[in-house]
Amino acid sequence: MKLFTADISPNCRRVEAVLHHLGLFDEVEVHRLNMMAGEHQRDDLKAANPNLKVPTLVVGDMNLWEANPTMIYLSDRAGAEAFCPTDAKSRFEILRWMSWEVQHYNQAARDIAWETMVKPLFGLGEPDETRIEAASENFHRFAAVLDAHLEGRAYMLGDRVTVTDFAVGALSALALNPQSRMPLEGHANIIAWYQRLEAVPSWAMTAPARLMEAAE
Ligand SMILES: N[C@@H](CCC(=O)N[C@@H](CS)C(=O)NCC(=O)O)C(=O)O
Repeated sequence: MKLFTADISPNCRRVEAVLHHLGLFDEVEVHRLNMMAGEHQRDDLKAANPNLKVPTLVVGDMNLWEANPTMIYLSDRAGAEAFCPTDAKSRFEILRWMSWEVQHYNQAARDIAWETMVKPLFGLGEPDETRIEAASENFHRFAAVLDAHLEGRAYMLGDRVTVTDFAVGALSALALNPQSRMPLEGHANIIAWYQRLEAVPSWAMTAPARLMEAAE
């Protein structure tokens, strides 16, 4: 397998974490690209993913792009039933929460993080407070749904970690960093779940250390 990936990318983190979780990471030829330096503008990545985006994973003659289906494919291929259950009800739950995180919850979180973390980190100008306020309002709307879902649950689908946690929790480290100004107040279940997730070994070993260092 060949993985095109990047540091400080929640999308890449989730795929790398799944590879660790399944014990597959040692089988991967890793190409860690510096996106800010334009290292993703390369022919071998373009051949595997015409979007020129990471994560992109080449498995035999398959080119896998889009992080969430990549995680499901890897889990199914490994027969990781506990981590990525295949019964119809669980599969619906996994896909529902993955769609939701892309479209709503993590989209709102990304809008905030762009202003508070990414712009300062890469010298892209001052955070726009109006945008932060609008995104925070949107974030609260969906965080309330997640917080209520997590009441009485250790992880997204119940008492053990699944691929759903790596998708919905993809921005956990960033959200827990005070500099992100993620409005987690009033969402105690999300904070506790993020902290539980950060303690899962395969998730912990992909923590974005460089982002944390840069933000200090
Ligand atoms: N929907 C894609 C998002 C991939 C994505 O946007 N990756 C970013 C890094 S986090 C990227 O490659 N950006 C480079 C670009 O857009 O040119 C996924 O889930 O994998």
